[in-house]
Amino acid sequence: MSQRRFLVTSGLPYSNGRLHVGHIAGAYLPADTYVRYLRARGEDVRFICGSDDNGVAALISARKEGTTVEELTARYNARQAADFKGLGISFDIYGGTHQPGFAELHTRLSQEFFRRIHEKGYFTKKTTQQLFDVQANQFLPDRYVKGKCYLCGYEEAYGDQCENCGQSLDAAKLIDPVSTITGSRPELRETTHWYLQLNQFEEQLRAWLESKRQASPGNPAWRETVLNFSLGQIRQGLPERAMTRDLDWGIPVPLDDPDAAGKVLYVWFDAPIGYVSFTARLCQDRDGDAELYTRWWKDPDCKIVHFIGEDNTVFHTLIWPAMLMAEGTYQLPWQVVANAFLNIKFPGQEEQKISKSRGTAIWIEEYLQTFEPDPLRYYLTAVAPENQRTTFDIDDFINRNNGELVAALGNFIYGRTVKFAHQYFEGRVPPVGKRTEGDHEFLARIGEFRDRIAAEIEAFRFKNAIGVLMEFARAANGYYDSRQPWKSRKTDMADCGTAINVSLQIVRAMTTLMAPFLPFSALKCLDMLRLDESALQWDRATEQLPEGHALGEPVILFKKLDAAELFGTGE
Ligand code: B3M
Ligand code: ZN
Repeated sequence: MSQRRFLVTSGLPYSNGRLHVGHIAGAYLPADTYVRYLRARGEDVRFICGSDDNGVAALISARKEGTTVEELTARYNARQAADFKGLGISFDIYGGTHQPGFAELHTRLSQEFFRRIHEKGYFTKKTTQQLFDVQANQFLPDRYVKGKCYLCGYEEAYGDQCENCGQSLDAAKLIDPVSTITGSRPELRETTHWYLQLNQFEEQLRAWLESKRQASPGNPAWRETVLNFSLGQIRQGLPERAMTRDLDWGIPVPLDDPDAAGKVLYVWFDAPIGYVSFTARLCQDRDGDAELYTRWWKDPDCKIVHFIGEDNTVFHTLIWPAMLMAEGTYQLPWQVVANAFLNIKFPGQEEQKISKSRGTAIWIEEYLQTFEPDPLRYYLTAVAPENQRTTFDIDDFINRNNGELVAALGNFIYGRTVKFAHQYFEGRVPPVGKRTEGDHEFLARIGEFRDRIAAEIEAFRFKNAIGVLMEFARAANGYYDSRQPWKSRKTDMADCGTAINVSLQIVRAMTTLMAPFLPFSALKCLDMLRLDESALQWDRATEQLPEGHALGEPVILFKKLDAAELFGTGE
């Protein structure tokens, strides 16, 4: 197969808070696994992310923390980048839509994008009445207004939606509205904004999404959850949506129009363009020319893959594609991979939602202070919320670490094979000797495991993929049990050597196959096998270590964990 080209993105985290396990399971870990696999296949890949710095949320957080929004977003950008690095999330670039070094390019590309859509006539300029918080001296985004629902009478409805009757609301019609920023009663004021005519793209979006239902060779179908939700939205009709805001933080509306003064682009307008501007910055750094971003964004040979959390679906399957259609020179996403949320269950407690305010989150910073990244990567993939909500159950995490990583995978590689080779074969690959039928059979199966894992990853089924990896580990232990090298070493050293030779070939393959999921452990395996990183190339998984090859020191791959160590991180 000739080399394929992929541009992979993960949703840009808002830079006003820390990251927890739910974020990682949603948009980052599956993307990293996918990218590591593609790189191992020798594909041409760029993995893009960075922080989403604009918008009202950052502004309000800064006000709460008594700092500037520049300081706040820079601080969280750095902390989140450190979390990603600690977990081995291997972005090619980590930018930020308002970070020094990125903001200028990002502003230029976002403004060009807006202007082009404007020139093509896809915006409606409209003046409406919106709620204004006099005390805070700002218009209120719908989410920051509460009041009585004018449909069902529920007292605690938000400006955008009533949680009681589930209807989406017009904030200006709320009864007795209150600003959640200052607690004061907002007043209605006139303001003018530019609305994207989403309705113009309904048919084109529908046809495009429908075309994603059927898999074809090399083109996996999209997840049904994503398609059904998105097509359902189109069926209800796509109303025009304002793409500008009254705010003094963000990207100025680039129009020569007095009504544009003091307005910025809606954060969901510029955020996805962050994917583009960070790509441009990467091209500038690597190839010396930012304009080469078009090779990724405008060339149909490149496949664009967006990994997101489910709450971002509308923006990636409808609004962003409509923006791209309106702009007209970009290509559409090839895949949008959305994951559901993750619940959490602490020992002895009920399963619950992850919540910052209730202290029911496991923060990455805290996790990494005590634990290795790979057990978390393993568990979050094994329980990945690919089609519905799943649960991070602390007891289950401990059990699977101890039962699967430690007892099956780690023990086979470390105790049963590499350490054994050091004890009885002077740390070298023993002679091949006379292989049994079982030896040949097992060696032949390795390629099947490799291909099954590849097929699952290519289809964005990471949970299945890691299941096959674990099946491989269990089968390897079964093979080992059947050969009983701990017995044959006393009776038939040559036969024992043959079994350990085969076991080392299995370890060799496991190293490559685990690397997309468990990259830190794969590096330890490379050291134990004295191989360099080129051994991680996917097709080389079945290559055999020559007899006599000297091994590195055996190192323990995974440690047993105890619930008590992890308990209490829910603070
Ligand atoms: N900042 C993520 C969120 O909802 C939002 C993603 C932008 S992706 C272009 O947390
Ligand atoms: Zn209601």
